[in-house]
Amino acid sequence: MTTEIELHGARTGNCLRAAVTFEEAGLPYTPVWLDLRHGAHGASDYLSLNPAGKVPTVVDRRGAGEPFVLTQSNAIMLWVADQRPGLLLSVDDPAQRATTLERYFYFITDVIERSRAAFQVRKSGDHAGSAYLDQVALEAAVFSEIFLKDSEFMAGDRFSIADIAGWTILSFFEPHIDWSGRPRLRHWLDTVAARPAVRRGMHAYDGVVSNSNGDRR
Ligand SMILES: N[C@@H](CCC(=O)N[C@@H](CS)C(=O)NCC(=O)O)C(=O)O
Repeated sequence: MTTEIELHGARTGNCLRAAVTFEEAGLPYTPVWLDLRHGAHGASDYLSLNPAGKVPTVVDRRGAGEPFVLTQSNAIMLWVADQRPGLLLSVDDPAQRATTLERYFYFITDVIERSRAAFQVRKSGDHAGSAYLDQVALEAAVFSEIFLKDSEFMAGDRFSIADIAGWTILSFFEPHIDWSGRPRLRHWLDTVAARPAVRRGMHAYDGVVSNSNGDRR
């Protein structure tokens, strides 16, 4: 079934984080898979949506006139959260909202961005620099257990966008973490992994139709 909102992307961390947010928000969307290996993100029809040639991109055709187009995974997450006020980001409690954003941006900037930088530095051939950045990102990821000191989730007793940002990167780091002595973080990782919406989001691009040539994966 197609919907009026498309999420163009692939099986990358940025896209899956956005897909999990759609699923958790219960906002109907159609994942449109781009074959990055064959350069679908450089095709002119896609560049007209996202001139940087990056994924993900949202195309929202619900309104009259031209579709609304949004790029940047973290802006997409906030936009999706705004579609369901109060569900994934508080709207009526400023302190709660600020704490959620504090932790959301902690994962985005101190963990995910450093991990991305490590990947880019590795591609340049600087393996020592890459290993250092990976280590810094991993340490920051593990440090987040402190957010679970008095609560079930990263920003309090309700699941939020901070959990989505944190879980997608911590689940990626999972094999590299020494889990002994980290029961709260372990419990949170498993609890979030078991959420049906998280599972669906992580599989958003399994077997979906490409927008570039109609091929199936
Ligand atoms: N800051 C952007 C980064 C987008 C980005 O770099 N996406 C990667 C995949 S995670 C991409 O499109 N890579 C393909 C390429 O650079 O060729 C976001 O968060 O959406």
